[in-house]
Amino acid sequence: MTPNLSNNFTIVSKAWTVVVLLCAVHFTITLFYYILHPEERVTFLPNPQIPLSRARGDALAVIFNIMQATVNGTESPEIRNDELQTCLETSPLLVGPFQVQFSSQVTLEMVRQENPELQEGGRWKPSDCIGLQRVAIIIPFRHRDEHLKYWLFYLHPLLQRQQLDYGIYVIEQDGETTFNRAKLLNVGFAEALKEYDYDCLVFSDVDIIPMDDRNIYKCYSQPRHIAVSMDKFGFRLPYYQYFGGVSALSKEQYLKINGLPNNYWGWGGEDDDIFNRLSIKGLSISRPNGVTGRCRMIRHSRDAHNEPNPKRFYNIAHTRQTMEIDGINSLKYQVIRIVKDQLFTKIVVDIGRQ
Ligand code: UD2
Ligand code: MN
Repeated sequence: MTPNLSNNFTIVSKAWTVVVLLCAVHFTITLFYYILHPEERVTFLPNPQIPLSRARGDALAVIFNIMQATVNGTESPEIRNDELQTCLETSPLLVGPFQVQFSSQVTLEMVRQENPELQEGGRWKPSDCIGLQRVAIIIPFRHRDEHLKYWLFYLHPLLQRQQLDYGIYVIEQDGETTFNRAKLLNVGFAEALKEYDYDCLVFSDVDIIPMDDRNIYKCYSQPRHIAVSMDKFGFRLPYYQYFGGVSALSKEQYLKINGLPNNYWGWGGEDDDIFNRLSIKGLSISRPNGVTGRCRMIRHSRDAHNEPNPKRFYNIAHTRQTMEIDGINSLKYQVIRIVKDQLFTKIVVDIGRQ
């Protein structure tokens, strides 16, 4: 038994030595190839946005990343704009559902510090791939600073995880005349497009926060309703035609319906008018499912100067007659001032009165 064992051991030990030598040769060849052919390296990366270590989560990937940084002479190599590839269709940075709560002591200064890479005016785009879409987020606003800070706190990181090339536009109604949400949204469209060639407009209430980042704030082949499953409605759609809260229209979809109505003063009805415009023009509505589409609305009472609009039922019944003459083609307003904050562009606007 003993001599046999010893023989076996010698054979195994020799085999091991050969295997180890082969591995060393293979590694050396790979290393040389890696250093000599930088153009091939990109094929190791599933997506330029995330380091390989994060994408693969293994030690070899970490080594490759460090080698890449060393060869390029910097730890996070600058990628020239003309070398960028479009970001992946599904961002690898998404986390899915997350906690949303409004009790913590959030301040604007805190949000600014947590988003140091934002460009002035609340602009951001991925640095190492081309954002999927250029999205302007338009928020109708007056006296809701308390809600805006939570919105910014949750939405900036979310939009960045979604790898969008985006800008935030807070459209504030000047004075104390009756509030007009849809007209403010029209102003947002006109003003945002003066700044940048956005291809998608997301219209969002200031008090609605999505609870799942797979609910992408971008445009689809059909108009998108985003706030489909809200806590205030028991996480279900209140009625099929409901298009309120948060929605997204491409520039083309928006122009096809002549934008949004300007003649809804006070609370209610304007979202149903938008739905009517879409269906009159033969567009349908795209929606996330009820789980991905979960949102929270910050609880609030009705604001002053935004009483229910008594004319809303009449108006909704006449969208077909009014939509061609009332919309972006008849929009009139005066910009009072534009404030560029790190977190948003605020446009204070006089939209007249009823
Ligand atoms: C519902 C819809 C909303 C809109 C509205 C009727 C939901 C979640 N939202 O919101 O999309 O159709 O009914 O007009 O169902 N705002 C101000 N200051 C004001 C008044 C309004 O900033 O003084 C803005 C703010 O962005 C707010 C939005 O307008 O979120 C809608 O007003 P609301 O929140 O008072 O109305 P609500 O929650 O019933
Ligand atoms: Mn609200």
